[in-house]
Amino acid sequence: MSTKIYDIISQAKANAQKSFAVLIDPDKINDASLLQTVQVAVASKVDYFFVGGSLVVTDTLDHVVDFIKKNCNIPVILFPGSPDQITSKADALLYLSLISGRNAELLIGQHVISAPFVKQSGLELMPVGYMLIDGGVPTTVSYISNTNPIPSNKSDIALCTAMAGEMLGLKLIYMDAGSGAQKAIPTAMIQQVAKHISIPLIIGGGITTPEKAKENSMAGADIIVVGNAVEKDPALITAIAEAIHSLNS
Ligand code: 1GP
Repeated sequence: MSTKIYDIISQAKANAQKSFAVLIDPDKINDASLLQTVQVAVASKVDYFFVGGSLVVTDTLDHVVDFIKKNCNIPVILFPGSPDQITSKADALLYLSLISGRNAELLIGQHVISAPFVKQSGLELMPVGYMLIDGGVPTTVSYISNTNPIPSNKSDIALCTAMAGEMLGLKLIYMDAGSGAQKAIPTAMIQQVAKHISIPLIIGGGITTPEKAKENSMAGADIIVVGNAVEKDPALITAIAEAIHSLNS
């Protein structure tokens, strides 16, 4: 029987092991750079690939997931911006509910519409409380989702939102400053949320250096997600992976 990805994530949390996910936006990559990214990721012991984007306009999702699967054993987890960004070729799906917003469509509406299709995909589903945090600039995801991010100095709102998500039965909390955020999520906010929830915490958006990745892991992030920065410079994957994994015994 194959091991569930969620079991791996929660086991890692139980053992205080920090993980690194490289985010691939299918719109922004070609085969040559994807192959390079995959090779560096394997050599650097990257834990997961997340695949998706808030605005996937090309029809390459299937191909990108297939390509990664054929070239490595790193689990591929879908991080969809909309219900049509789903392929059964992946290993698991972040089943996102945008709990920081008050857009009913993204809290439950689109889930209802896509439920039979999602179920049919056979993907391992990981219900996620997805929280947008203000990253200093309006991001694609806040524009597309038509929701306000949580102000970055309002740790108490972030904390109550994450607690409510956990009590509703969600299995992961993902706090995201949005792709290309000017400011990553403040350490103090990560610390406060991490201290009060027991489900794994994913942190992403605007992380561009190994130092920041390590700082956020030490603050309580269980998985650090980096997209933009490693898209520009795949060699950065090695340094970020080392920084995060240096915290693991
Ligand atoms: C965005 O958390 C991810 O949803 C990653 O953000 O592209 O800024 O690394 P970056």
